[in-house]
This record gives sequence, C-alpha cells and structure tokens, in this order.
Amino acid sequence: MVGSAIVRKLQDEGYTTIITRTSSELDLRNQAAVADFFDQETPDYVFLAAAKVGGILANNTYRAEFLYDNLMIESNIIHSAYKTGVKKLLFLGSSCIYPKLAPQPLKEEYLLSGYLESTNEPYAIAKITGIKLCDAYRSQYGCNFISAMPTNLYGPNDNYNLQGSHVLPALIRKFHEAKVNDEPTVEVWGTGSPMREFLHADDLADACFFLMENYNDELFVNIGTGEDVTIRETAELIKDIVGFEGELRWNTEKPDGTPRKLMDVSRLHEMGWKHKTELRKGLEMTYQDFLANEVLYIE
Ligand code: GFB
Repeated sequence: MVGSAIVRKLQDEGYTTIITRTSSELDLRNQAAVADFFDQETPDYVFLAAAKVGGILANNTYRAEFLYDNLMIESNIIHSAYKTGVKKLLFLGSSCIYPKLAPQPLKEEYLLSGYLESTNEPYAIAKITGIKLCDAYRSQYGCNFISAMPTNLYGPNDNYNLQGSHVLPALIRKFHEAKVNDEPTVEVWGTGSPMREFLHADDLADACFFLMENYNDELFVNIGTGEDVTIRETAELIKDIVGFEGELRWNTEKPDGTPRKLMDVSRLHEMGWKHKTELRKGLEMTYQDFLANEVLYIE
C-alpha cells in the first residue's frame, strides 16, 4: 500500500527512473540478495517502506516474524545503502514506537520514555531499531538517513484479510459483506473506546516526498493528521458509508491495544506540510477502490 502510493507520487512528479522490486523478486531479508541489488542498481534516493505489517491480531500472533523480518529488512537495506553511497534514505516507522501510556499528543521526544504496548511490542522494537540504525549510520559515517513515523494508514492496495488486516479494511469488508448477504449484525473487536488517528496513503506519500526534498536532520518526524476518533465512531462512519443497516456486535474477547496514539504533528506543520484528505472523504474513496478491486483484494 505505502510503496505503491510513493511510486504514484513520484510518477506524478515526473520521475521516470524509479527502481522497485516485489517481494517475490527480491527477498529483503536475504543479506546477499539485497547487497547484490544495491551493487547492481546503485540508487541515489531510497524510500524504505518495505516491512512486515499487519493489524493487532497479526502483530500479536506472529511476534517472531514481525521482529525478525523487520530487523532483517531494515538492517540489510540501511547497511547496503551506506556501502553503495546512497545520497539519502527515508526510513518509515510507526506510531506504535511510543510508550503505551505516553502523554497525548505524542511528541517525537517521548521515544523510549516508557513501556511499549504488548500486542505490538516486537514490531515496535524493530521500528525503533530502524530509527537507531539511521541515527548511528549518520553519526558514524555521515549518511543522510532520515526517519518518519506515520500514524495508522489506509488506502488502495490495503490488506483485506480479516486475520491480518488493520481495522479500516477489516470493517469495510465486514460491513460490505454483511450488507450484500443481508446479515443482521457485524462483529467489531474490543470495546470501541480506543482512539486512532488515520492518514490516507496518498497523503503519506506526499509527506515522504516533502521530507525527501526538505528535511535532513537526525530527529525523526511524526506524520499524521493531528486528529483522532474512537473505534466506535470509526465503525459507525464506515457502516454509514457502506450503507449497512444492521447492528454492531462488540467482541470484547479481542484486544483493544493502545488506548490512544495521537501524533503531535506540529513539527511537520511548521515545516509547511499538512494532510489533504479528510477521513470521511478518504474512506469513501477507499470503499470505491474496494468495490472496483474486490476480486483482487479478497482471494
Ligand atoms: O488497526 P488495528 O488492527 O491496530 O486495530 P492497532 C485498531 C483497533 O480497532 C483495536 C479495533 O482496538 C482493535 O481491537 N478493531 C475493531 C479491529 N474491529 C476490528 C477488526 O475487525 N479488525 C481489526 N484489525 N481491528 C496496529 C499495530 O495497532 O497498528 C501495528 O499492531 C501498527 O504495530 C499499526 O502500529 C499501525 O492500531 O491497534
């Protein structure tokens, strides 16, 4: 989802020498394969969006994979970028790097000031390591490697597998299928009280491009909207957009995760960047994209 949004953004900006690989073409966990790729292609600028990602259940279930895969991907790419003289690299992390009970909104300086949330601790540790790799290669070797921390994302090419997905694609699919099948209820996980901030992938790609052009400092930058909603409000909104007329059934056996993770985006705003897509509009577009690509998204 993020990689394809960044490619769309670069194409819109007129770039023609964009080098990409799918995961079946290049296994980024393989050190030798990544080193060969960088030796052959010698890219100047690298957007490190590749990661093993998923929603709360996937993070909590595949804890070893989320840690191992992400550590390998980041280490291999960042080291090869240094070795081959990449001019600039942007590493993408996640808002889950912050402590579970950090003050809100989350300022960049709150990193490592408290305990992490347990469902996504392995993923968060890997993402914190990515930040620290960029900092260390900058400090020791003078590499211009920067990091950005996006909030929860959504948009085209999201994962609609109900066991692996994040909340927005999961609810779009569940409400849609319940509407089509005329079902009376839809199961929604947790209590509905956690709050989440959501950013459209095209806005994220725009912010990444902005930072690649304008930002060269060590301290990572939060990327978000600065606004959040409860999961209950989110579910009601998607229900309305999809046009499902039944009831919500809250499954409190499923985890809530972090109570709140609202980004403080004042640094990005001060630099002159702000998101463009409001949540309702973004979700309407995403539902249309889901309808157009349902066959591809649901196997
Ligand atoms: O989006 P989500 O899976 O991840 O869940 P996190 C957000 C909230 O939505 C949780 C609730 O409180 C879920 O319990 N929820 C309600 C649902 N219904 C559903 C559903 O059908 N599916 C899903 N998936 N959730 C992830 C982290 O945390 O966010 C990652 O695990 C990463 O590491 C990512 O940081 C951005 O926001 O809780």
